[in-house]
Amino acid sequence: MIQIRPTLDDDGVMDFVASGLVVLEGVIDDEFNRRCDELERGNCDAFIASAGFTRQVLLHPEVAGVVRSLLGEDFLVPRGGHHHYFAEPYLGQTWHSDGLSGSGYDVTELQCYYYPHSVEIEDGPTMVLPGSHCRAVDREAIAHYGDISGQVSLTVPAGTVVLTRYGIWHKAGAKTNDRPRSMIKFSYHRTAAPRRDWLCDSSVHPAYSDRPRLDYVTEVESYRDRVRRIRTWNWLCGADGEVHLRWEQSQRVSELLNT
Ligand SMILES: O=C(O)CCC(=O)C(=O)O
Ligand SMILES: [Fe+2]
Repeated sequence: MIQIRPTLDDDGVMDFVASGLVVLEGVIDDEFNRRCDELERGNCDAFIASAGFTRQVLLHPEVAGVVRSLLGEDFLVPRGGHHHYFAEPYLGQTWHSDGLSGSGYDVTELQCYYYPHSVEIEDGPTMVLPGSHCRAVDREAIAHYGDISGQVSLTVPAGTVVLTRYGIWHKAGAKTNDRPRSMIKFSYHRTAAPRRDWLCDSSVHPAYSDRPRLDYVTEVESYRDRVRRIRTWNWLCGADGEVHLRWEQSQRVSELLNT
């Protein structure tokens, strides 16, 4: 059976736990990037489910390797998604999150942004706030924030894929030119119970090793961030006893309906 090989090690997974994103610059072939040139804005389910997109993007070894590391075996591959396309100068969006990061510390969904063309600052890059993915927020409440120290503009080469934890704060940045800018968005989901089955050279479960405090985070919130990260790390390793037990006892709905 063909297997997807995980590409992240403990350090890579811990980095993701803290930042909420992995950026794979320029991994998709230019020949395929150009196939996105004529794509219409809005829903693009058929394009995403096509054999070419599936093979060249969704199952690309580097992309799928990160997904395999963070969502375990036999993850769900997206069969649909959305083309975020801007061609006119535009003020940009306000800060928002599209979804929630599960119940706060689990990792069950990765929302991905694929850029078939290079994105410069004038093109209105997506902006993300690393570390914001742990915080359950009201979209309207964060919409009025302006620049936040530590925000990142995803100015990237063509063929870049960014994998994010679903709750991460982001927005389309201000666009000052009229060069079309594309971002194709889709999500992978977990089916497997969490366990430490990414790239590991020992079976000993290492303690979470904290990452530096983010620019916009105060002392007290940084303590809370650390607790959330430790819980997420333990959860991913399958070492969060309570959650692990719940998964073990659960049954597929199809099994229940057919017995
Ligand atoms: O196009 C972008 O850069 C972001 C779009 C977005 O986040 C949205 O519409 O939900
Ligand atoms: Fe969004």
